[in-house]
Amino acid sequence: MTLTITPTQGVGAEITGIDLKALSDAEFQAIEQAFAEHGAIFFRDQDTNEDDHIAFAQRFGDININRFFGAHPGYPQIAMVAKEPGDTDNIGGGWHTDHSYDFEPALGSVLVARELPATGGDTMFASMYAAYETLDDELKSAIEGRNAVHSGRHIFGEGADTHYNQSDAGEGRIGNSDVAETLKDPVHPVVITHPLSGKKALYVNPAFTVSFEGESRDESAPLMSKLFAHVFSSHALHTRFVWKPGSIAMWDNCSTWHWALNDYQGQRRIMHRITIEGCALH
Ligand SMILES: O=C(O)CCC(=O)C(=O)O
Ligand SMILES: [Fe+2]
Repeated sequence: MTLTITPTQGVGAEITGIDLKALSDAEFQAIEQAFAEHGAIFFRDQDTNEDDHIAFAQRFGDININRFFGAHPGYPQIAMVAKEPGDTDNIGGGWHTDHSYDFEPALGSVLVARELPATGGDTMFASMYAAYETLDDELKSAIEGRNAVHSGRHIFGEGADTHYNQSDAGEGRIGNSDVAETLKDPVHPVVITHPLSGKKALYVNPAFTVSFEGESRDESAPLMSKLFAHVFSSHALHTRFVWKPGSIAMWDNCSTWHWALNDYQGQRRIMHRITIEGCALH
């Protein structure tokens, strides 16, 4: 088997010719480099159990135990991203990036498909490197040197709402109002320099970014909406990942957004997610 990295249209790369259960150090380094460069990496036909999933994720760093999603009954490191046939909402059903409400946002997540609906349930990804690069000069100068405030309280706390119509809520499968109330609404730069690649990325998202620092939500809305609209409408920087049995996706929270499509009502979709700790962003 030869490790091959094939960029996908829009964002990400598909990596073939490897078995994630038995990676050499050289293969891991190639994967880590592809992750830093492409922002999302996709694998097919992987026969992994929970221990293999944990071992692969741990090669990237420490595991972040999710405070809001239900845990796998046997493996606290694995968060269940589940939608049962009777559920209407899903987890991550709008464009977002995970963990921007933390001071040190998680580096990324490794999501493994365990039970898929017969049709639907694809995940969209968008490149925030390309989003920044393709902003017009006026927007680039409007955000230069600015910071934004992020929060998870409206999503995970008491009376969670669906602000920006980009809810990450999921009918009781997520939420922990005690923990949510301790969230402190960190400030991050609107344009970050990526900790792994050194490239600039747009770092605001519709689910968790509430305002520019020093402005109210209303004052921020005109410019913030332009940034979001740029990403929504720039289809050239999106990719759509179609899950199959054995598929695994790993995404970078600093340089991508994602969106779990909720187009499979009445069917079950069970995914296992492991999230890797990150660092403060500058
Ligand atoms: O289920 C998916 O495809 C992704 C869900 C999501 O947003 C997440 O796990 O962070
Ligand atoms: Fe997510």
